[in-house]
Amino acid sequence: MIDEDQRHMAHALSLGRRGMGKCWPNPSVGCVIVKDGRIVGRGVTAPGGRPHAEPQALAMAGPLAKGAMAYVTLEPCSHYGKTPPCCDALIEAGVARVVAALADSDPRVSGQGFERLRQNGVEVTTGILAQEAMHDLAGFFLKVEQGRPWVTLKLAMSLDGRIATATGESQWITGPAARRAVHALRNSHDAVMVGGGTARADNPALTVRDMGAVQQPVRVVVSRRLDMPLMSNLAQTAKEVPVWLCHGPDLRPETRDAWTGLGAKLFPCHLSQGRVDPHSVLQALGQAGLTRVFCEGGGQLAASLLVADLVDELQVFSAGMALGAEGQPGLGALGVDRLADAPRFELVDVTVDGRDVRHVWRRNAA
Ligand code: AOF
Ligand code: ZN
Repeated sequence: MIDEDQRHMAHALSLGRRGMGKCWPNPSVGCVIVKDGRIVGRGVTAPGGRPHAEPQALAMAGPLAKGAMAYVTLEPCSHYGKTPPCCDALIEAGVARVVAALADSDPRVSGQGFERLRQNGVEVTTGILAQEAMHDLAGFFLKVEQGRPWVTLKLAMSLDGRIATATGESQWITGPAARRAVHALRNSHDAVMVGGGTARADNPALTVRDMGAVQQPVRVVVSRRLDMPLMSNLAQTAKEVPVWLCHGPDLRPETRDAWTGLGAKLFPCHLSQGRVDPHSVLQALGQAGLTRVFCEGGGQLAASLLVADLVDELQVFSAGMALGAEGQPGLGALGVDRLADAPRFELVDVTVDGRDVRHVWRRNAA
């Protein structure tokens, strides 16, 4: 049976999810203030990461926050950053009890938020819906603890795992409902990432479309020599929506200057086995503040992420269409000789998107 604490925490988590893809480098936290069983305040971390969730919820609650309970998806912060500590705001407002899903692993906070609240007479309960919160905030935790963002890999394929015909025709394998779902996924990530081959072949915009006015994700291209046309959609719109390019050490200075002149931001990365090293790419992106990256291919980049064990979630859209062995495979070679060596995932969701099926697989489904 779901108790009161879980019900309010589920509400706070749903608020937090609204900010996903918009708050980086900060986590998208949700906060609900409850007084005598009534919701008197709600907040979610603002776009760009500040203000935090709690002061917004407290502002909505006003004097009703006195003696109330605050449900937060993450430990309230205790540090003076660009804003004063949320703990102090909760204490000053007279909140009687704070219920948090998880402790913050940011070393500036990490347990000290709870301690400060307790020392000031606030009752603290932790661990409510911790698993759900762990998934929603996983990108932030990965960035703090491992220096890299969460990676969701999308594959949109024929039922036999092909992403294009032998002649390169790929539009469209999946239908409009699946493509809308992809735009919603782009919207819940900080960045959309593709390899140089896909950027050349598809000339993609990689923007979120038909979802109203949204904050656009950063567009990341991984390409050793950045040999994409300077007249491409990405190049020509780099001043409007950020384009970040992860390249190898052997970039020609003219190429670097041309892309920089167009407004792109360049990230020099290491190579491994002749390709841009995916660990190096993700460390650079984590360093730059990203917490959630949505990779849309191509097959080479997807394979190198899988081989490096850097895919946290797969979103696989399968269309009712067969393209045969002559079609282009969705994944490049993985070097798997034995089944025991194959990357494995756990199924967490199956949905029908119009005429297509979507399977969601996770690396470590809790
Ligand atoms: C909260 N509520 O809504 C969020 C928190 O750089 P600053 O000062 O904005 O602090 C960022 C840190 O605050 C971030 O690393 C994480 O530990 C925490 N995020 N904390 O109390 C919030 N977004
Ligand atoms: Zn805070």
